[in-house]
Parts: sequence; C-alpha cells; structure tokens
Amino acid sequence: MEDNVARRIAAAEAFAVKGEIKSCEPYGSGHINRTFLLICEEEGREYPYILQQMNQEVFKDIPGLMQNVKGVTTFLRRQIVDHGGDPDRETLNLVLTKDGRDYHQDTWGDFWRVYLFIAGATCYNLVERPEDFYQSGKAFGRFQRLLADFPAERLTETIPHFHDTPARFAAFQKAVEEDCRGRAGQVEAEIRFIREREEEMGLALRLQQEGKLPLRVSHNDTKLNNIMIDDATGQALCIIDLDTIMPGFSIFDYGDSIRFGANTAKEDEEDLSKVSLSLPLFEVYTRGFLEGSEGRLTETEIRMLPYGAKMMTLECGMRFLTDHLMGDVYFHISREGHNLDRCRTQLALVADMEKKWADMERIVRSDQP
Ligand code: ADP
Ligand code: GN1
Ligand code: MG
Repeated sequence: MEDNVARRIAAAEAFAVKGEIKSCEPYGSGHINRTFLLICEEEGREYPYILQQMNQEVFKDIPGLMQNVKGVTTFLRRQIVDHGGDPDRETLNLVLTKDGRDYHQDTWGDFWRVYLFIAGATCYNLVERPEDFYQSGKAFGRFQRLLADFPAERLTETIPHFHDTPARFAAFQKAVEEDCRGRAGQVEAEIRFIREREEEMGLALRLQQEGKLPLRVSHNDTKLNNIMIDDATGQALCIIDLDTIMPGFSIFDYGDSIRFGANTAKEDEEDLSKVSLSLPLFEVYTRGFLEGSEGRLTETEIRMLPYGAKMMTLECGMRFLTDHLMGDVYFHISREGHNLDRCRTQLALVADMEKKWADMERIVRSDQP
C-alpha cells in the first residue's frame, strides 16, 4: 500500500464531508489499515473525520467487509437511540461518498472509507487507570451480548480461519521451513517455545466440534486501542475497528483484551523485564466482561477464560514471529526487528501466565456471577 499525500486528498474529496479539506495527516497506532485525521473547514468551523485506506492484502473481500460494518453500525445505532444514547459518538458512523456509497475505490484500485471523528475520547496503548480497563471489559462483554441478536447469516467472514490457532501454527511452521529472509537461525529459542506448546492449540476448536463451546458473533480484535474511553466521564464510549466482526469464540474476545491490556508493558516493549501479567488488571477486566455479558456465557466458556487469554497471547506471538520470518509483510512496522520485539513480549507474557495460572483460575471462579 503506497502512501501519498495527493492520493489521500483525492480520496477524501470523493466523500460528502463538510466544507473544504484543510489537512489530512497519519493518525493512531493501528497495525493494519492506513488511518488519517482529516480536518475540513466550513464558515470558520472545523470538522474532523477519520479517513482510512483499507488493507487489501489482509482483507480480500472489501465490499463484504463494508457490508458487515454498515450492517453492524446501523444495528448498533438503533439500539443506542432506543437507550437514549448519543449515536454519533457511541458507535462508528460511516460518511457516504458524494454519490451515496459506503466506500470509494480510486483509480489505482485502493479502497477508502470515512468515519465521523469521535472527539473528546481516547484510545489507550497502556492501561492508565484500572477503572478504564474494567469499563472496557464491560463494554466488550455488552458488545458481544448486543451482537448476539444480530443476524449472523448476514455477516461475511472477512478473514477465514482468523483465530484458528492450529492453522496459524501451520503457517508458522511453513515460514520457519522456508526461512525466506534467513532469520530463523536468530530466533531458535522463540521457535522452540512455540513448538513446545503445539498440543494446547487445538483445544477450543475441539470443544466446539464436540458442541461444548458455542460460536458467537464476536469482535475478534478486542485490544485496548480498539475502544474509545470518554475523556469527560471515564466510561467506555465506543468500540471501533469493526473489520473482523464474524463468528468466533467469546473466550478469544476476552483473551485478546487480556493479552494487550493486562500486560504491564507495551506490546512492542524492548525491555522484557517490564513484561508481566498484572493480576489486579486481570481481575478488573474479568469482572467487567462477566458483568457486561449478563449471564450469557456458558459454564464452559467461563472456565475457559484463562485458556482464551493464554491462547490469544501465544497465537499473536506466533503471528508476529511468522511475519518477522516472512519479511514483515502483514503488520506495519516502524523499526527494524519490530515484529520480533512484539513476538518476544507476547511469549514472555505467556510464560508469566503459566506461572500465575492457579491465580488466574481462582480469579475467574470468584468473579463468576
Ligand atoms: P487498524 O485496523 O489499523 O487498527 P483502526 O480502525 O483501529 O485501524 O484505527 C486506528 C486508530 O485510529 C485507532 O486506534 C484510533 O486511535 C483511531 N480511530 C479510528 N476510528 C476513529 C474514530 N471514528 N474517531 C477517532 N479516532 C479513531
Ligand atoms: C492487528 O488492526 P489492529 O492493529 O487493531 C490485528 C490483530 C492483532 C493485533 C496485534 C486484522 O490489530 O489480529 O491481534 O494487530 N488485526 C488483524 O496488535 O490482523
Ligand atoms: Mg485497530
């Protein structure tokens, strides 16, 4: 995906935004799409938007993906209005193109979309206040509950086998074997660490096949910087990054949040001594998630929550290492070895979870409603 100012301005001009475009600069810290803060001006007043160039390497069916986003945001908007909320801030809102479409494809074939910018709210990369993390657990739990009533048959599977950990392991093994960048020799310890845990990777799918773990409409990318916290109230305001909404496991939505938010270090921290699982944060998130899902989770799902946290962390570490071995073709990087650093934090966190396993299980049991 090429980034070019003239192209992004031209793309922005295809949308029915207010007034004149003033600026359009890179924004946020997502790893997948290219995100820009678009500022427009009309009669001396500024109107901010989010412009995104969608990642076509990652998402093969962008029209299908946009249909998901449109369907889910319309559905959520109705619920927010019914509950007396603010539908312009509590869900993403697509801005249509001048010819009334949800997205724009430019002459180079790239896909673009525009959302209303949600002002006065922040996406965090590290938990600053435990209360925020509790709020985000509650919001993701509630989000899953709301989507339970969404007609799942209308959803396109935007990335097939997204959290199919055994399939991710197979892709990792292939990347090690091919070693196209000659990097495998420098990461033997990481490769061993992952291989030693192969057995555990198929458990969720096995339980699903046995009818013990339900498939649910889930978000599938529940890290802390995919939720906006209201600066004024401190409450979770809006869940964003809806590109991977599709049937999945509740324990993985829960687990991905723990992976990112209950880590005492950033996802790409180079000093591994800073990485650990914060049990107090684990506890507040668990409480929030269970409260937010309001009794919808089965006993097996609740029992499997610690497993969900460990698996999402191991899977993510494995995906970062796969991408490092393949030459950084999937996750955007901003420094040499960035994906390897990310992989190492994830594996260090898995190791710490293994040490704290009994505590994790105890907390889940005692937070159970
Ligand atoms: P990616 O898939 O690359 O992670 P996201 O959709 O998560 O892309 O967007 C990247 C970042 O842009 C978010 O973490 C957030 O900081 C910011 N962002 C996205 N949508 C909005 C919005 N509607 N209002 C304000 N900020 C947003
Ligand atoms: C990506 O899009 P973003 O940055 O929110 C990735 C997630 C990973 C995450 C790791 C579509 O999320 O699966 O867990 O990076 N999204 C996709 O930070 O692959
Ligand atoms: Mg994101």
